[in-house]
Amino acid sequence: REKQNLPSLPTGPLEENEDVITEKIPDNCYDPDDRPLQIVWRNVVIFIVLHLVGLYGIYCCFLTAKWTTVFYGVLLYHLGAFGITGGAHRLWAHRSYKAKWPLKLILVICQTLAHQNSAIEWSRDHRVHHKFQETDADPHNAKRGFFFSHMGWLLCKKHQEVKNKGKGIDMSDLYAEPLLRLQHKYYMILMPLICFILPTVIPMMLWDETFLNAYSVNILRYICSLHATWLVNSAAHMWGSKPYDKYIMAVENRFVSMFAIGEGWHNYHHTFPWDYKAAEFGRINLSLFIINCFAKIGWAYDLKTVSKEMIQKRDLIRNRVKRTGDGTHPIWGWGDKD
Ligand code: ST9
Ligand code: ZN
Ligand code: ZN
Repeated sequence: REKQNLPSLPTGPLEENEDVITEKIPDNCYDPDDRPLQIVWRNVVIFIVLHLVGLYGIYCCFLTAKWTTVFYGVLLYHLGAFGITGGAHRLWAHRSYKAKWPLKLILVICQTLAHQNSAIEWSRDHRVHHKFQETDADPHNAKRGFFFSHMGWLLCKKHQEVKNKGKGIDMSDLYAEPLLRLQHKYYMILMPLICFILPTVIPMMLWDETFLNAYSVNILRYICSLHATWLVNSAAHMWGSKPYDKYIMAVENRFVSMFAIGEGWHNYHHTFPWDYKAAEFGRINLSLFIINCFAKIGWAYDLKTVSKEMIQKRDLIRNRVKRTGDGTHPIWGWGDKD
């Protein structure tokens, strides 16, 4: 950073209303000859099996399962989704609002139901993604193509830059939360129980569903929620508009927002990551509706957002700097001449 004459990055936990500033590292983005891809065959096999069971789950939904099981699958999909959007993403990775302990408990259970790794691991990867977006240090760097950013990154070893740069990410605020430490420590017990065993056993016990129907519909629910989430990393970094910042890959994608319960407004989100709405407008944003409901009973509070004036002011500064500046602006001038 010194050689490039760049200002040093802020350290320490995220302050209120502090942006996650993107560090531009030299954009030698992914040279395939540099390091051979280390495929993790265990994950490849697991995901192939899960997808096959999920396909069978589609058959069950239409032909053999009870309608209660299908309805239950849809309900679990949304609960898990909110665990990711309202919990791992907006509460823990971005600290965009605060939550009282009953809401935190609900969120940690829902986040485990979604099984996308512990909230701590999820947030670490996500903070690294924001800070080093579209560089080798981004775990699901969209410049490496649709498949890699969608699910390929979970099928191979991470790029060394992810680990090197990721070390600098402050995670102390999350380790300070006993509930998250507990979930992280016992994840390999809690996750199978909450994401796979209970969702299968409950329909068998309560409405006499068969094991095969209950199991495969639940796997289908899980696979669908994974793809909805992964679409934010792939499609919402590729196809859509960039009203807030045309210099990044993240885009506004309404289709993704529908499945990812409001997380497809990704150009806005990367520009203003601390906003609990993760969008400028309230449309197609079920997560926002649910957080607002919890805010009404006081379980969600200190909701951080961005005023219209601030959006206009930031745009004005950024556009002017990009158009006429000499590249030395402490935030928007970084790395432009690379
Ligand atoms: C899944 C996650 O699907 C999906 C996340 C999506 C994020 C979406 C973001 C969009 C936002 C909006 C949300 C929308 C939601 C919508 C919902 C709708 C339903 N920093 O990882 P390891 C170091 S998970 C710093 O094993 P490998 C660290 O020292 C699916 N350091 O790397 C670490 O040790 P430790 C289920 C880092 O060996 C060590 O490296 N889960 C960082 O390269 C080893 O870490 C799976 O399938 C970092 N970021 O293996 C599991 N990362 O942890 C898949 C690593 O002890 N994962 N280090 O500190 C794996 O098997 C492995 O991670 C691997 C890489 C094979 C992919
Ligand atoms: Zn992103
Ligand atoms: Zn984010």
